[in-house]
Amino acid sequence: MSRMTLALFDDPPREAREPLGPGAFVLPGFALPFVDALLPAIDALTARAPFRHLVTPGGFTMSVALTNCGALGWTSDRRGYRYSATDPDSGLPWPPMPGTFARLAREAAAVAGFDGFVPDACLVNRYAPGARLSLHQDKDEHDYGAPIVSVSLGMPAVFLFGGLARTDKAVRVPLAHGDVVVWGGEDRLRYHGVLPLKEEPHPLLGALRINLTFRKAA
Ligand SMILES: O=C(O)CCC(=O)C(=O)O
Repeated sequence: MSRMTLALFDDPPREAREPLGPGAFVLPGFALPFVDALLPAIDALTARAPFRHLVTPGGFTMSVALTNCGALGWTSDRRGYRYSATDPDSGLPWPPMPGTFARLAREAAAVAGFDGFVPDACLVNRYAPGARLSLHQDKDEHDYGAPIVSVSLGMPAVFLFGGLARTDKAVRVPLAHGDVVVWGGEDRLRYHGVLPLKEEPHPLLGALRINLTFRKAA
């Protein structure tokens, strides 16, 4: 059997979606057809805007390393969280968002019921074993009408999807290479995070997980 035939059998149907809420869905394997284009694009953009470990306003250094592409990039320092049109490390604009990134985000959002999603920011998160993201809301964006589209690549992770209050119980959602999570509408401000990553190397990315998070920030 050829690689192509195998790939067709292995990939879940592109319209498959598993609900996490009225406006929140996991799209298993949705990004797999994009991976060959995504990985070199991630290498190119991180050569221009390298990964860095940001400091939170509270003075903690994040275990996840982060960079951005698109018109706006999310950053943090002792003064607070914000979106910026330039990379504070270089003073240059963030690398432009590759066309494949925007197309993946738009198509995934549409499967989750959010037509016409045009992200202007893409956070690129890099997790090594042990890295984690504590429960938080994505609320630095200008309006909450657009969804968040989150793409998982490389090592598996356990995504925590909570409620509208930090203390609400969070469900544990296992995410694999190629899975996409979309949340918007009444689920847009739900708390979410990622449990510390186990070391389970991936054939393409080794002992790393890369997450792309698409937002409409302005
Ligand atoms: O890595 C993930 O799956 C989630 C990333 C995330 O929550 C964020 O960037 O706000």
